[in-house]
Amino acid sequence: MSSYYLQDERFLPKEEVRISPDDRGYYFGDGFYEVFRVYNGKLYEPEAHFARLARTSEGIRIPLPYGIEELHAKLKELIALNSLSEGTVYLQITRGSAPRAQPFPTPSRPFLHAYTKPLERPLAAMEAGIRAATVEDIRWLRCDYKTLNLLGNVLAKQQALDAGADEAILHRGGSVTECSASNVMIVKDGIIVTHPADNLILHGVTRAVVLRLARAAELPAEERPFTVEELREADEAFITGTTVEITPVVSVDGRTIGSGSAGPVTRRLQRDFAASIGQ
Ligand code: DCS
Repeated sequence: MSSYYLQDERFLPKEEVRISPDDRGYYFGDGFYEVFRVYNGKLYEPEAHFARLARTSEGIRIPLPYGIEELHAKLKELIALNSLSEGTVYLQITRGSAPRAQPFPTPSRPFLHAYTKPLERPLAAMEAGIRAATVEDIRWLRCDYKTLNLLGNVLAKQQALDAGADEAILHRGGSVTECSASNVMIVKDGIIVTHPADNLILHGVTRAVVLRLARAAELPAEERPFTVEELREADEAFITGTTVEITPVVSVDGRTIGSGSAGPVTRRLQRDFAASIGQ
């Protein structure tokens, strides 16, 4: 059975989706997106995702084609149409289509497209942990906008894979920012440390949830830049993201982190996260 896509305001089977060759997303990466998690048929933390979507929309001057409430209702309808229980919703909006030229087209009509994907929780990686490789962060300076321009992320991810690792931990001149598709936190002497939510990282929804869980559990947390050296010397390290949840990092550049398996702070946060989604 074909799954349905949302294209502008209409639901279509995938085979009927048509994208213009003049779409500015295609030419310039001129668009933005969100990846929502669906647990038990429901969008997880929808307000935080919609707030980020609205913030990026304003920052890159592509208006949302319709209001957040209507959009939320449409995504719920899409989830129902596709009978999605556990998975993700991918939503993308571009500046629309026009013959290739840099100035914003006038009039411009943003183009929206969304689909769902079944996905189980990454329980095996959450248990065993992943290997990371450090990669220089060569992206632009507005990483807080969730835009389609992901070439820097794609190259970093592939560099990590080529080095035999699972994920890239990015750094600017030795100062750790985030990962190719997740945020990263370390634990040293019981203190959780993660990069501040400024222009150099995506303000991860899961990152915010984890900081909230840490506060509730009275685990101290600091939002400050930390170095690759601190990462290597950490007692624990883990990544956070919509699809990875809270996944331990057990080695960096081939060197073991802490005990080489998920540490107590990571485990506690994983348990509290699972409880918060009713698992
Ligand atoms: N940093 C980057 C660069 C990301 O792409 C993501 C998520 C995150 C951090 C974590 O943010 P969330 O906690 O809000 O997911 N990226 C999405 C993506 O592109 N695929 O999966 C999640």
